[in-house]
Formats: sequence, structure tokens, C-alpha cells
Amino acid sequence: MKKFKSEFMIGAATAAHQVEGNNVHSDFWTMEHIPGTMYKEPSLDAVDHYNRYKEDIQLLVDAGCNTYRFSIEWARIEPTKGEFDKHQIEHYREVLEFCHQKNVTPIVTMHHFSSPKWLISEGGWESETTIEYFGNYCKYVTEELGDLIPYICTINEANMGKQIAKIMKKMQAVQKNDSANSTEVQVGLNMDDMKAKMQTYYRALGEAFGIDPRNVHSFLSPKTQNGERIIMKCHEKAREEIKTTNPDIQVGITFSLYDHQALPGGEKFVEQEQYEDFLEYLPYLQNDDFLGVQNYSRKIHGPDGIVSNNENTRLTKMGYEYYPEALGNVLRFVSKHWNKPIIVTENGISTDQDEERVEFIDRALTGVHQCIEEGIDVIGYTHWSLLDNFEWQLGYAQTFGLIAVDRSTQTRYPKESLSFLGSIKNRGLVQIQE
Ligand code: GCO
Repeated sequence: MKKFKSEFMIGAATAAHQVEGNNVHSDFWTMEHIPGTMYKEPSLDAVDHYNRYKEDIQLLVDAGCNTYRFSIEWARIEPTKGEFDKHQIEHYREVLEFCHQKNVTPIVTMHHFSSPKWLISEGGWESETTIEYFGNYCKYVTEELGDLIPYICTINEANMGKQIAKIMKKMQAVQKNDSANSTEVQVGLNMDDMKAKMQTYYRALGEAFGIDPRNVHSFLSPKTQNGERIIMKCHEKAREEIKTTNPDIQVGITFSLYDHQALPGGEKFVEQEQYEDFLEYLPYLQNDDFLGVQNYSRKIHGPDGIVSNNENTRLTKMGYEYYPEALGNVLRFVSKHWNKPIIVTENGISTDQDEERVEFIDRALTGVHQCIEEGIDVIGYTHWSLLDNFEWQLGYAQTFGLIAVDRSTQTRYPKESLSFLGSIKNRGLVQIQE
């Protein structure tokens, strides 16, 4: 049976806004509460991880895991521009100290999608000034807490804005097609409703941030080329500040990477996607210490582009293909262009059938193990996610967690998959076959 070495980092990941609760100074909190909001429901108390982190980390430890990836919330640390909150630093110090007491390696993300509300009012992720603001925040956190942080991911899924722009383009094309094909009545209702909703939303958005709604650029807004560059400049600036403060900290960034596969004739699409998802960013990563890889599924490309799922495709609750082997494939692709350590910073599925998650973990980690045997330097895996949590626009209905939470009482119910993940190092991989 295949086993991971004892130093291999294995555990789970969360993001502050998705689990902590009451992230009231963030842009997401604002966007969740405005009229016409695109969010199914607001995050509110989330799963109260801010107060219950000890219980949650303890469950991770009890299961046998040794690593916890979580994010520090910029909007808590700097709720008002230039005013850093010592009290919040103390909170994260306690979280980090608790990890160390429990022999858990903390991997800290400095920015995981949510930003302080004020940053968006200042132009957000399309503004040059964000580079300095982000650098200042990272400098402050590492000066205060750096000695407790072995690994920092500066920015989570730096390529997300580009992926969202693609999704929006696709949706617009579908909408256009629909309006060309469907009856006036259907279209009339849908399009008018949609337009009215969008108008309300944009008006409220502009009022909430005190700027023209066209200038509201949260991290998940579709990015311009310049926005893409700004994100990478933020990464470079953060790395420089962190390394100057504490050169021992291992600094990296994370990317959302699909396993792009080609059918005959689809090769050019695969090449294009791989370039846009990852290769294009490489010049900015040369001085990084590690790379964070996040993978959830694959995309198959034929001569006419992406091949849609059919009735035989096994889907997750998110609607994308259940395909754990994607992770190993992505690691192999990345390793052709990257020869420093890699951490799988996210990988997982939303499902109500925990057996499916157990199988997913086993098959995905089998892929990771094979990659290590092939000589790829994968040093850790943090499953998404430790807890069922707030899945952004989709709210709480998605269940990615290794631990279920009854939000009416905030009671935790560890799932079988948690102990499965935690015991894998001792037990080895079962290698469940399809
Ligand atoms: C991400 C996100 C998570 C999501 C996860 C599941 O980095 O995409 O980190 O916030 O919840 O991907 O969709």
C-alpha cells in the first residue's frame, strides 16, 4: 500500500469570509446586503469559526491531520484605510499559536477573495494604489506575526478574475442566443426582470461604495489586462515586504487550474487555456518559494471548443464533473514549467454523500502520490474544505466540508471523510478504482 512520508503536509483549508462570520468591514458583506444583491443569502455568522477555531482545529488534529490553511482577513486587520487593529492581530496570533501547540503547520493566505470595503471605494482591483495598500497590509501582518507563519500564500486564485470574465462572456452569449431563439413572452419576462434587477443592483452598488458602479472592482469582478497586471504586482510587492521582514517565510501564490484535455482537433484550445490559466503568470513567480495549486475538475476540448457534459457524466453538487484524477494531471502539467515545491492548496467536492468524498480523496491523493514517485516535488495537500461553509454567491447550500455544521446551534458533525483524510498517512491509500 502506498504511503506518504511523515513530513508530507496533510490537512484542510478554509477562507476567513466563508467561515468566520460577521466580516462587516468587507466588500462582500456590503455586496451581500444591498438591494438586488446577487447573493442567494448573506454570510451573517457563517459557521462562527472566529470564535470556534479551537474546536475546529482540534477536530482536524484528532483526525490525524498536521496542516491547516486559513486566511487572515484584511478587512479585520485594516477596517479603515491606514488604521490597523491590534486587537485583530491578537486574534490571529492566538489562532497561529494554537496551531503550533497542536503541531499543526499553518499555511496563511493574505487575501482570499474578500477585501476591505474602503479598498473598493478607492478603485479596488483595477487601481494602481492597491499595490501599495496590499504591500502595507502584508508588511504589518508579517512584522506582527511573521515568526509564527512558515508559509504564506499572498493571493488566492490570482487568475480568478480572468476565469470569471470567461464565464460571463459565455453567459452573455447564451442569453443572446436565447433571446434570438425563444418566444417574445418568455424573453420579455426574463430579460425585463433581469434588466430591472441589474439596474437596481448597480445603483445600490454605486451608492454603497460611494463611486460610479462601473468603477466597482472587487477581486472577483472580471478583470481587464491592467487589472491582471495589478494583481501580479500586488503579489510581487507582498513578497518583497514579507521577505524583507522575515526571509524564512516561504512565499507563494495560488492558481485555480483545470485539467485541460484535448480530443483530436482540440489541442489548440488546450494550449490557449493553459497559457491563460497559468503560463502567462510565470514571469511574476520566478522569485517565489512554492506554488499553490487548486484543482476541482477537468475540461475537455474538441475541435469546436469545450465539450459539454452529457447524461453519463458523473457530476458533483456544483454541477461540474466528478473527476479526481484531474489533480494528478494538473500537477504533471505544472511541473513541466515549475521546479520548486508545490502545495495542493485546494481540492475537493460539494456532495451530500460523504462516501463520494472519501472516494474522491483517495483517488486524488493516489494521483498526488504517483506524481511524487515520478519526482514532482509536492510537499502538501490541504483539502477544500475543513467545514461546510459560505460558498459565495451560492450561499450555504453547497457542502464541501469534512465537517458538517448545524448553523442554528453551530454544532459540528465531523464526517467520515475527515478521519479518512487524517489517517491516510498511517494507513496508506486504498486506491479505490472507478
Ligand atoms: C476558491 C475558493 C473557495 C471556494 C472553492 C469551492 O479558491 O475557489 O478558494 O473559496 O469555496 O473553490 O468552490
